[in-house]
Amino acid sequence: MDTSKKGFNTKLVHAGDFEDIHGSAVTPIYQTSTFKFKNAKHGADCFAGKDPGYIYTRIGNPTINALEDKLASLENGFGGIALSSGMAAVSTVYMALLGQGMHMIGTSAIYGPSRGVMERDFSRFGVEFDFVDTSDLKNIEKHIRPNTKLLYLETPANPTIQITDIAAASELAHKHNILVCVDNTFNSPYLQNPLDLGADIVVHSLTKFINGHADIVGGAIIAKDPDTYKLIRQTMVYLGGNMDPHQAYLVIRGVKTLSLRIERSQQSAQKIAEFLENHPKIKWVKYPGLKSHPQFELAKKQQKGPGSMISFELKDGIKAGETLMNNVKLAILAVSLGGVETLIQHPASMTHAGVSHDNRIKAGITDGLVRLSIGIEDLDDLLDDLKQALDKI
Ligand code: LCS
Repeated sequence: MDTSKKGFNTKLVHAGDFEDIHGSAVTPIYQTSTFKFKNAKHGADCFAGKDPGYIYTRIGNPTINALEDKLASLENGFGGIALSSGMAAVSTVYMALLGQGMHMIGTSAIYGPSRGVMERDFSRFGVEFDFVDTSDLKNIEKHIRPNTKLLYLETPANPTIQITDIAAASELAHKHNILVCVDNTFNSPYLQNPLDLGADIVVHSLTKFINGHADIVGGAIIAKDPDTYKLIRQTMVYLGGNMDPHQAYLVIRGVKTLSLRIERSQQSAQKIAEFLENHPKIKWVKYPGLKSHPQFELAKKQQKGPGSMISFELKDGIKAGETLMNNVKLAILAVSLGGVETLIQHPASMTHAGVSHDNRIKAGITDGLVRLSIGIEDLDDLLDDLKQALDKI
């Protein structure tokens, strides 16, 4: 069905669907590594791009392509590329767009490995970079060089929930012929569409809100225009970070309820953020739905809602944070985010342990910062759980 003119929820359920020969109501799993050619000429035509037939699953597969088409449709992009993990998506973008002597500017508060792979690996191939607080455009402008090729934004940033103005940053970058990639993992296409705001590429860890059920790891890249799409797709095919058909099937199933899950979890997140902000043992709370968030107005303009990620610090710092994390009973002490279950974790010793202490502090990732990903459990149960754990401090 052509869903291009349909609403977001119809796209969630139906975009990317195709008719299989048996009339399957949901996208079937094509669990095959390779595809039969009708004859030698057909095989040659498929390789030459004259025939759209499938060749080999690393290059393309109907189940994976159905997910890619759905994601491209949800982000209003030209094409989607599904990968084995969010990090495969991030590093494939870096690999496709950067090379020796080229420079990238990235958000300083960013998922640890998205920075780590640049510092540890791409630096060995002569790629230059600066990670700065992109919520202040002046910091981006100050670091632009003649060889800057990519502006890599994460907004809201993991784990500081700092927000960057995508439209303004894209306008600035484009004046200097710099491509803009936005990691939209924290918001998902339900809350934010970076391509509509001027970005060129979107990256997702599908592991999080898009799949939503904490049962797969996956990633995606969505490009706005055909040339960027083809360039990055070829890098994915050569590097081999492709998704698996079974993984794709689970994400197709999970994403159908994205709007319902996010509406529910952000309703609770708002109440939990307010509860924490008013609690005497809490030093500060960062949540885009609170007036105290430094980019509260920008979040209202740029996002369809504040989301369900909260970061905060206790007055007694990390010792108190540890007591809290050790005493929650409903929230799960685990990394990852964006699933139906509420998770709590400590970025400085977990997700961002690979970032140097100095760089963490510069990025606002204090040692006492605790991160919550709110799920879809009953709000009262979540509040009771946090209250009893806070009482132990
Ligand atoms: N981008 C963001 C914003 C992320 O939060 C993550 C993972 C990735 C990319 C990488 O995705 P993956 O390869 O794990 O699918 N974030 C995690 C986190 O905060 N806790 O555990 C993983």
